[in-house]
Amino acid sequence: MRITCIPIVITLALSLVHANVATDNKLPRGVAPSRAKMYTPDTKGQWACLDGSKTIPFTAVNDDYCDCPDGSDEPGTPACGTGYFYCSNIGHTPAYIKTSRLNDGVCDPECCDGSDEFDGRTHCPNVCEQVGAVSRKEREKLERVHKEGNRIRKEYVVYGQSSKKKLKEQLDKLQAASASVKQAAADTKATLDAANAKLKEYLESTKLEREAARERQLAPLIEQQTQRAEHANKIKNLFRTTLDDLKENHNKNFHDMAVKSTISGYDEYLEELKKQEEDEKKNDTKDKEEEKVQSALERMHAAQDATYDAKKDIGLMFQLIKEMKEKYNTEYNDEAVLKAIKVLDEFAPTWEDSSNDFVGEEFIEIPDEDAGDKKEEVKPEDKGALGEVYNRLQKGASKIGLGFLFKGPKVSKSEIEIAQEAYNKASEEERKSLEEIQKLEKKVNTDYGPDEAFAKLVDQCIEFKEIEYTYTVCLFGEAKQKSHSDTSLGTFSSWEGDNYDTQLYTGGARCWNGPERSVKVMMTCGTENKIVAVSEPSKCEYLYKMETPAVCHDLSEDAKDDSNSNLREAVYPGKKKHDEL
Ligand code: MAN
Repeated sequence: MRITCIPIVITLALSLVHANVATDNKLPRGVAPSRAKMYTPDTKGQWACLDGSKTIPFTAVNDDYCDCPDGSDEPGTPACGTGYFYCSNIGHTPAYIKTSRLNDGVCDPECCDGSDEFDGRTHCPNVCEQVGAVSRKEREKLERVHKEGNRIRKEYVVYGQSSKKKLKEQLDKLQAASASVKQAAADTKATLDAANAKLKEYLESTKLEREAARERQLAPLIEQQTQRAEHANKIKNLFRTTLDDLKENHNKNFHDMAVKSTISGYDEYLEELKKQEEDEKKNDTKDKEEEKVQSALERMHAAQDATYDAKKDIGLMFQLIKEMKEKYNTEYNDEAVLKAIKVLDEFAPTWEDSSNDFVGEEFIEIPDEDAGDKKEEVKPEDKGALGEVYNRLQKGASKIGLGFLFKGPKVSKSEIEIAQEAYNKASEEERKSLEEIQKLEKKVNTDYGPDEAFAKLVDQCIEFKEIEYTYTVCLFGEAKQKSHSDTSLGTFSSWEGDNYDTQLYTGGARCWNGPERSVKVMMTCGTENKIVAVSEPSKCEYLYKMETPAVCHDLSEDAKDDSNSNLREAVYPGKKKHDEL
């Protein structure tokens, strides 16, 4: 069902040929020549109302008295007022008006020949020649636009069809290749899995040797770190004894606030300690149940933790006594207080000069398993399941004399790394190929009209500026409303109906308290792709009126016939054109 410019041609033909029929005197006033047969009396001079309800003498037609319920007996008088009056409008286009508008003192513009006012009371000049000339000019212009638009449309069709062909070919090619791309990804994955399995096996089979090597490597360091922890603990205990002594032996009669505050701080610390010890006790029971054997690394970390905890406690107690020293009442000469300050003063230089290494270097750095072999360090981009372990191991292996398992004279990259790289590459290709196939499928399956004319519009972006907003649409893409920011009005979802002249864009930004925004793009024939009007008929539902050559169709067979016919009339209101006669 195409919309064509039929009316243009019809009206042109009518205006040229009307003179032939308008001179028929037997035709009652207001009846179109095409309906002449309906207004013929029978042999007895009788005539039946057009609805068949009554038979009256033919002389009663147009006698200014309404006989027929459908008003068909008075096509040329206002007596019934319900029928239609035909103005022949010679020089322009014939038209119908309601009979109620006859002789009402108004020159109806539809009847440019003035025939609607015939009782002599109102004179309506015949302006059909002038009106017809303007209208013909307009029609000619439209015809030119249509012709040019149609020429462009034909180019669109050629483009659309060849583009569809190309897309299909591309898609076929990709689909044919996709099996081998998929296979390559599966093969490289299998190789990678095998390499990882080999590594896992190696890790398991060399576990004991590696652990022994790590044990040998870390044993002296654990020893040193443990000594540091012990040293720190000794200092911690000294502070605890000092604060215990202060708490016990300070002179309670002095009520020295500085002393009291230090003691209550110390009490809080003891409380916290108690809680921690209880928690640890619970955890210890669990550990014992599991009978865990700690690795060298775990023991090293434990010694470091012990050093850290002791140092933290020293810091806290140091601070408590320091604050007391700053504020205590010297006049009291409380021996317990003075004793605590003495301990602080003795320790302070060691702590304050370098609080981080008062127990020598506080934490001994834990070396890599491969300390001493930095030459073969590799940094794979993708670590894979065991990549991280592998790297550490690879470094460590050389240290403990197992390096040959990982590197040969001719191989510069690890087997896993190579397998991983190959897999990454193949799976990326697989992903890209799938993506490309989906993209092409989407294009191939988009409805660009029965002859592909609309393919040319894909991604063409057009805009329409009005006072508040600029409206845009990228055809088959997204429509937007722009002001200081962009609001999505929806993306292309479908054609409306089967005329291929109205597109729907849906799923735009949700309207406050309303629906998601959407757009209807209605297309009419024009030589350019442009939006000619935008409105918002209902809140957040927009209407774009657009011109495009894509809807400038060839004139249909009917329209061609129309243009050659000498017999076309204006269509009687309420009737389809083929219902006539
Ligand atoms: C914005 C615009 C309008 C719309 C209102 C609804 O102002 O998108 O077009 O009507 O929101 O709240």
